[in-house]
Amino acid sequence: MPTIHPAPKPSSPTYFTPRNMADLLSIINPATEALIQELPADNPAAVAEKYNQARGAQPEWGALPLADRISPILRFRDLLVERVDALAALLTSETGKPITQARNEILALPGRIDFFVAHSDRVLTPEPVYAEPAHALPGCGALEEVITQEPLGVVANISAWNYPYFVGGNVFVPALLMGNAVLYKPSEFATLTGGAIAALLHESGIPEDIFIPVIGSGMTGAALLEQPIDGVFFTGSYATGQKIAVAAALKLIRPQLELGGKDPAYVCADANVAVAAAGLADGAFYNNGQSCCAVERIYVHTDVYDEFLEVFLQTVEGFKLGDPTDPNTYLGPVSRKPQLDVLADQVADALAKGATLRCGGKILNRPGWYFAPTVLTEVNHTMTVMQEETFGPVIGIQRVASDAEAVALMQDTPYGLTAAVYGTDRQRAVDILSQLKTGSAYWNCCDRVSPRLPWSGRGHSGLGTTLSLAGIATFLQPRAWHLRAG
Ligand code: TXE
Repeated sequence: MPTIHPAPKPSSPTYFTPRNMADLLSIINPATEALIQELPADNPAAVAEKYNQARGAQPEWGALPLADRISPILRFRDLLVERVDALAALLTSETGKPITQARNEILALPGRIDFFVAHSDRVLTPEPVYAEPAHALPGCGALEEVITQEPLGVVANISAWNYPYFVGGNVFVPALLMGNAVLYKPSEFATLTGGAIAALLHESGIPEDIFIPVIGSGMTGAALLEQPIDGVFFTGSYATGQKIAVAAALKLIRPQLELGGKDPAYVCADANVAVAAAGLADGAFYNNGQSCCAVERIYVHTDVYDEFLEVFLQTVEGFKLGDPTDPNTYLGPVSRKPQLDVLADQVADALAKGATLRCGGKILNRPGWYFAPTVLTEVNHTMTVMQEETFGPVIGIQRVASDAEAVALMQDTPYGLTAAVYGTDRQRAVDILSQLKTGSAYWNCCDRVSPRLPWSGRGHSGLGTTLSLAGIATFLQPRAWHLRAG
């Protein structure tokens, strides 16, 4: 029987204890390039052992009254707020996320938790869908048809580094509430935060064999997929998402893939240019552009193009770049060093094909993985910056002559996470957005996520749904009851 542990557990040394043999993960501070810590990764034998623990514990966890699963989750919510300073400092140290944005992320998770908790009972409640009175004939007693919901069992949560509290919490919170055991593999670029999340959940009373951190890089993730898990919930790149989908298909288990995007925004001729420029600059550069729903391409109607560009550039030049531990810093380093080359290559490709560099365009000559915030104009769709995921502080802005031209360009992508339209005419915006295949549609806003709305992608942006009622129900499987009185 999994026990509910109220005992405090402020640190997490056991998560990082070598099991048999282990590779070492080097945790580097992206702002200073200093080594923070070296940690042993879980090898396949350790992963199998963790899987067996979770498998053994899950049935009793799943059988607990919902209230007994809710109460530790609510303690976790409260501890996030109480410990935000230390948690944010840790996240900033290993990802380079500016401290104010790290705090924002952590302090927004409680609102999502409240949504999941408020709706758990509704999703789990058995649903009588049909009743038929008894007939006089033998074997024809009264009939009831009822649907109940069961947890999937043991699920893998393979998570990303860009928003470990959001993209992790969108999975592990509802998964636990619905009665699943979770094998949680934080990204190798947010491992310490993954350990802190596990420690906090355990301190809150989630049993240690119900939420188990699995530590390591992609190889450890692949070893996790070798286990007979019941579902895999992944956030990351399209390339890795394909591998996860193949592994899930061979097991016939549910894959959920929250992948990237090449999210477009269009500024119509009737837009409030100041609102559009400020909103889109933030949408493109918040968290250094390392958001799944970051604005990655901007199209502007020629009537407002010059005015928009002027305000946009002023906004970008006003962003404070520097030490991510400074509360006033808006742009820190990128979280992964290889991304610097991706960004430099996209800029070089665009310039070689005729783009104009309005600001930035280079790796900064200073310690840390800093790329200058970059705005390119005179761009077109032969350039990688308008076609491939950038995932960094680089944006292309393209002038268009009509709504129809904007729609055609916005559609020109294999991704489909979000799209935004700025303009005063709601119907026009809805008409434009309706023509695009995206999971989310924004009018006069962008880079926004709500726990009440489904988060899903089309095409290369992924499979399945997090958030909303659908994002809770995804951790359940229905059972059909045909009940006839004898
Ligand atoms: O992603 P990966 P990375 C995009 C973004 C970014 C790029 C690379 O463009 O620059 O992906 O980032 C685990 N089996 N996004 O390297 O490789 C891995 O350990 C099982 C967009 O971080 O997809 C990590 O935990 N697991 C995205 C997770 O998968 C494997 C957020 C993601 O790693 C594995 C992050 C394997 N074979 C990156 N290989 C978003 N949607 O916001 C790796 N992993």
